Amino acid sequence: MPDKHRILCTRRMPPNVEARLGRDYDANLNPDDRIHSADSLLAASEGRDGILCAGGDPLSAEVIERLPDRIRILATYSVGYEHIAVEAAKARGIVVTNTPDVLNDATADIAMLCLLGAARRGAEGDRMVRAGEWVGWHSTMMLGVHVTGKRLGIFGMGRIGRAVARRARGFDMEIHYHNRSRLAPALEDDAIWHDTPESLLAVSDFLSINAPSTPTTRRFLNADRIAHLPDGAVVVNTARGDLVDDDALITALRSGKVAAAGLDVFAGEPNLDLRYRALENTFLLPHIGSASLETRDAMGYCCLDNLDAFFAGGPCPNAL
Ligand code: 8YV
Repeated sequence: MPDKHRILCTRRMPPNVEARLGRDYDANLNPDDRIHSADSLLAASEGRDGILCAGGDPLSAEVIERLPDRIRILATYSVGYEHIAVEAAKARGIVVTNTPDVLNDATADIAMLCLLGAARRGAEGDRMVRAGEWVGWHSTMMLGVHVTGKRLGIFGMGRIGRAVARRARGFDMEIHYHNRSRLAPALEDDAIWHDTPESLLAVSDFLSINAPSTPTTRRFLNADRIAHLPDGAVVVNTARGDLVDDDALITALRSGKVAAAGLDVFAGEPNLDLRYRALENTFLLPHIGSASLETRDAMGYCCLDNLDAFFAGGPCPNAL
């Protein structure tokens, strides 16, 4: 029986994932879920063959250059991989894998929660009830933005964007999208393609941001682009916080140009721009897009499938 491959797991994982990891690998777990600095991650990587990492881990080009030679794979427990300098890893012959698909539904559910929570003032209503400030029904109490029949603009019509579209069709929304390239008709499913973000924004009564964080998408929703939105639009972001220019969105939320925002992700999270917390017209969640047990298990199994395939010498299902 050959020795098990040695894996550094940078974060605490759900019990089923840690059980399989411990069964099949010599795993260095993180039961206290300490957040690694670059130095502690490098130290913990010594003597390891691979790293099961997660969003936010410090895997810049500088850190990757200093990883021990023995590290041959970085399997991230996330679909997003902006925390990993993938080209630097490839240059060192280190394989990088992610977890696409398994979190589409959970994340799209949270996008709809953000959409409805923002439009129908979910957090404000919850606060009112908890504070004992609900004095009774009246016909103009807590009027929100109507959803049915409105136009939903999806920026980033990948797997998660399309899962959002499927759900929004159930709310009789008209689906519009912008993507790097137009989708094939079967994937488009009657959604209306826009060849520029500005054209999409002009019809977005609701805007859902579903694109990855890349140098070209960062600060996508800036003041110029917000100006293209219809007055009173609702903005939803379940992708990455750095796609939004916080100053611009907060200004628009204060003026009413944007009626409400449902946000699950923030630039610099968990240290979000505190002005969001002071606004009544925001519905704020702590980056829980993929946070269902089934999904978090599936993400872990996806990482383990990638590790298993790699160490068996085969191609990894989700190599970047
Ligand atoms: C993760 C995510 O929970 O997969 C992603 O890209 O944003 C979330 O599902 C997070 O990145 C932790 O790895």
